Parts: sequence; C-alpha cells; structure tokens
Amino acid sequence: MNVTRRQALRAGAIATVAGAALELPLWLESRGARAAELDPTTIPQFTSQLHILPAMPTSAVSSTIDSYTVSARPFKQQILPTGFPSTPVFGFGATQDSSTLHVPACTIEATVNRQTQVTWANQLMNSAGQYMPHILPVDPTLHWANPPGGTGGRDSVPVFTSTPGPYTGPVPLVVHMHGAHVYEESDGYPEAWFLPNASNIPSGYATVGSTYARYNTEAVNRFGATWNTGTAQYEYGNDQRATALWFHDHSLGMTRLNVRAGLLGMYVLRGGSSDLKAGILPGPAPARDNAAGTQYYEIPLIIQDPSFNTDGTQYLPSANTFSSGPYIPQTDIPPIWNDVYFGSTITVNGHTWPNLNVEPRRYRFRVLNGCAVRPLTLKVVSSLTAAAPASVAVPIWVIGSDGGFLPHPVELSGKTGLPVLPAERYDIIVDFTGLKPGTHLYLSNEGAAATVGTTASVMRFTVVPLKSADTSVAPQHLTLPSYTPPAGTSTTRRVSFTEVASSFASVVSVDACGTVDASGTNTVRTWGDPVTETPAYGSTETWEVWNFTGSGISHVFHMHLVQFQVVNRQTIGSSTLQSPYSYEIGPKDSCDAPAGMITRVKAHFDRHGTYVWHCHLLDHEDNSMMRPFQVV
Ligand SMILES: [Cu+2]
Repeated sequence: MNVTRRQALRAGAIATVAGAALELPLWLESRGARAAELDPTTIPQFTSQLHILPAMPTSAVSSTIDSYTVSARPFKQQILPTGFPSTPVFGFGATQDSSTLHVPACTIEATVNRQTQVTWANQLMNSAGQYMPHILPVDPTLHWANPPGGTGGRDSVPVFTSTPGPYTGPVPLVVHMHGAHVYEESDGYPEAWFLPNASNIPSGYATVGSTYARYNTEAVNRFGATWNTGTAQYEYGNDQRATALWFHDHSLGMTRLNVRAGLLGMYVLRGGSSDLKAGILPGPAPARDNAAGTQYYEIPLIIQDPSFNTDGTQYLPSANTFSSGPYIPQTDIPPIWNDVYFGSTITVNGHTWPNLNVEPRRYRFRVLNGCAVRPLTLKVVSSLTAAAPASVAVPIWVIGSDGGFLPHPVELSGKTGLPVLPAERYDIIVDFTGLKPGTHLYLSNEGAAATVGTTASVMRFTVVPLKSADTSVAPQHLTLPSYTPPAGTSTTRRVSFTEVASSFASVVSVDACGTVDASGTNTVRTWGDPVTETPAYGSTETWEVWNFTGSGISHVFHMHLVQFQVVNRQTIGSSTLQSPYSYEIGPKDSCDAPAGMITRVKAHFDRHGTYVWHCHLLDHEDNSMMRPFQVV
C-alpha cells in the first residue's frame, strides 16, 4: 500500500494547522489548560508488561444462554508508562463490576451454537448522571447520528449557516459485533444508536437513531429482549465457525472517535466441528473461571495507534489538516474531520509498547488491528533498527483469518511479514522453543506510514525459563479443520470505493462508495442514497470491489453478516487474475481492496434484513464510504 500523496498532503498541511492553532483551541480550552502533543520518542518502551485481557464476567448463565451486561463508561487508564499522566478514555466493562473496565475490553468468551446475549448500556455519563461530552473532537458536518437534529433530523447531513465547532452533546453508542452471523436487530446498524439515560439531555434532541425502535420491536418478537432506556439487548446465535470476532462502536459518522476513545474488545468463539480439540494448539487463554497465577499461552493482541498530549489526554487534530479552509458551509470541506490520521504511538492491549515474558515454547496470538486507519505488517525480529524489509528471527505461522481456521498453516519466513489491515484478525503461532532465557525479540511493524523508533515498534518479547513442557502440536504438523468456501454463484455485483474531491481545493470532501456498470463506469453513491445492493435470501453472490482511488491507498472492504471468500484480484483494465494472498485463504469479513484494482469476493446471504458494507478505514466509513445492503 502506498500513501505517498496523502503523506505529502498531510506534511504540507501541518504548517497550516500549527498556524491556525491560535484560532482553534476553543475545543481544548473548554476542557481546561491547553495541552501540547506529546513527543512519542520521549516515551520509554517495553517498561510495562503486556496486559493480558481477562475474560468478561457473565451476568447470568442458563442451560442454553450466557448473558452479559456490558456498559460503556468514561474512566482513566494508565496507557502511557508509569510516571506519565493517565488518559481519559471511553471503555467497556461488566455493568455489575466497575473493576472490569478496560480499554480494550475484557474478552467475551463464547461457544459455537450456544447463545450469547449482551445488554449493551450507554453509560457515558458522570457520577451525577449527566452526559459526558466526547473526549475527541466531533465533526457535526458529516452525514452523522446528529442527535441535535431531533427525530426529524437525526442520521442526516445538517445544514449550517456558519462553520460550526465540535459537537459537545451526549455521545451516541451502538455496538457492532464484527464478523458475527446475526439477525439485523442485533447487528449494530449505524442508525440504531442510543444516547445515555442522562438527566440533562437537551430538549428536542433525538435520544435514539432512526432504526432503534424498529429493531427493539424485532428483538422483543425474536427472542423476548428487554431494551431499557440507554440500552439495547442483542442476541448472538454463534452458529458459525470458531474464530476471534471483535466488538466496537458503529455510530453513524462517529465510529472513528468512539473506537479511538476505547470502545472495542474481542469476542472469541470456540468449540464445534470447526475448532481443534483442546491441547492441540498452545493454550490456555484467559477463561471466566481462572485461578490466580494461571499461565497463558494463547493471548489476544489488540494493536492501536493513539497520539497523546503532554497531560495524558489523547491527541487528535481538532481541525482538518488537509485544508486550512474555508470550510462548510462556505465550501464542501469538513472543518474537523480528516481523511486519514495516523497516530504516533503503538499500544497493545491498551498500553504503549509493552513487554511480554515468554517461555521457550509455542504461543498462540489472536491478533487484531484495532487502529482506525493504520496498516500493519508484523514480523518477529531480533533488532528494531535493521533496514526494512528485515529478516525474521522466528517465523509467524498463520493458522486462521477473520472467520476461522485456514485450510492449512501458512509459514511466513525470510523477509515476509504479515500484513494486517484495520479490522482484520489473524490467528498465529510463534515458536520461541530453544531460545535462551534473556533473549529479546520484538514484534515490528513495516506497514506503510511506519516510523522507525515509534510506530515501527509494537512490543518486545523477553525469553524467560521454561515453566512447563510444551505439549502442543508444532505448526508444521498441524491438521486444521476443513473450510468449504461459499458454493455456486448467481449474481455478480460491481461496487466501488471512490474518493470525491472538493470542488474548491485538491482535498477529499467525501469518501464515497458507488456502483459500476458492465462497461466499468462508476456511479458515486453515498450513505444517504437508496439501497442498490439487494442479494436474494439464500443466494451466493460474487462482489467485485473496484477501488478507483487515485492516491494509491488501499481501502479495507468489510461486509456485515457474512464471512466471504477472497476469490482473486486484478488491475482495472487488465485481464490478469491474481490469487488471494497466501494467508487469506480462510473465511474473511474484511480484506485489502488495493488502489486501481478489482477485488473479487464470494459470499452467501442467509438472513433477511438490512446490513452494511463499507471501508473499514474508520476515517473513511465515517464520511460516507459505507452503504446499506438488503437481503430480500
Ligand atoms: Cu477507505
């Protein structure tokens, strides 16, 4: 992936933003003293130990259902090393136990074909029960949830007579279980958001999104759900392959902010014929009934890239860094939203550049790229200063992708890293067997936009003495459960990712989608346009994703409801078909859609209802690079 044009744009815009800062600190000043951005090179690395995310406690367990109540709340977390200020975040925890609040959240452990019910609660309020304004700058000019619009103007593009500042009202929440096979009312549709049940919601505000009431009715009828004010109860049937899903906020036009604020976590689905028997792979992973002191050999790694101010708050530009204005309504350029913002640090499981002590044995890592837009290319290396592409110290064995196991393990050795785009998950094995205690290895990032010394470093592994023998099967000898891709195909659809340039300056004003006709002609379509993708219930379709972007940037194609097969790719205008990447031959829900190429995927649609497909670069999906599809 090549981001040269954008990097150039951004570099050119930095001076503008610094110059404009004098007129822009209103948003920061409203929160007290003005903060300055923290230089990431001054943050010591590998001083804190990796936080191993525990399993989320249940609220009730019956013979057929595991129930959870999970609340989004504001709190502070020591994301930076000890000695630095803590960071205000929005994160999830079990409603009944505030000690479980963490960014990212505790992992929800689920079982194939056993139902999980989660009551998601929006408690983004202070201790007095008043709403908390967002900790990051909200651009109210996008097609967004727009609670101030009331029930007539919610989920729309508001009209302004002068350029607005950031929205500082109550924060919408709707939780999408990314990769889950669900009915529509439990999917976390971007217009199914709800505000906290706060005492001071301004009069006239919409308190729920456009589809909340309808989905509430469906949930009552489908599974007897209870949706109290400020909550939504979702059902996950778990009738899919064992894998690692993740949950995150999906509020219309605000997802980039809510996920960066910390509203994400992992959901691991185990068991059934698509899983391996216990003991074959490295384990255990944290479970709900763990004794203190349990050693874990299966560990989620959720990687993000926040920036910080010197006071510990998260830094995100409070103005459009690609253009110094004028903005909406004088032009079509959003005043606060940025087409791409790469953070300056790396966190794993909510802490900057941690260390993990590893025994000389095999580990299974469930990797999630939780960054808003940063692509990662991961390697285990012995030095963080070797020129890229560096040789690996030990290979990464990929055994699973987004939706479950690959047909066979794939070894990435030599100078080959594992590209992980935002929202993608990979199930990997790293074998530290035979390494001497005291050895240091590093997880490095050679993805586009990585900076040596900061974002090119992810975490450190320190080898410690072996505590117990490793009885797991070596990856080269593993037999993985079979994978049958979606069979047959009735329809081919052509859809697109298209960046729409401003009419006033050479910057992006809207990141749109579109449809492509048989001659290759693109029709741009945004979130507000009528549904054009209507797969028939029970059908299997091939979708061609045309990336018309001129900037050379990959988009990340994501579909709700389904796990698809990546079929092939080809350059637009060429007839040469390229096979899927070696590590994406299993079920996927998110994949690389490279610039100037057609990416072809195949999916089976077996739930009626309205879902979405979109680019999973959060800065893009928030500005209309997202479309509904309807299974009819
Ligand atoms: Cu995109």
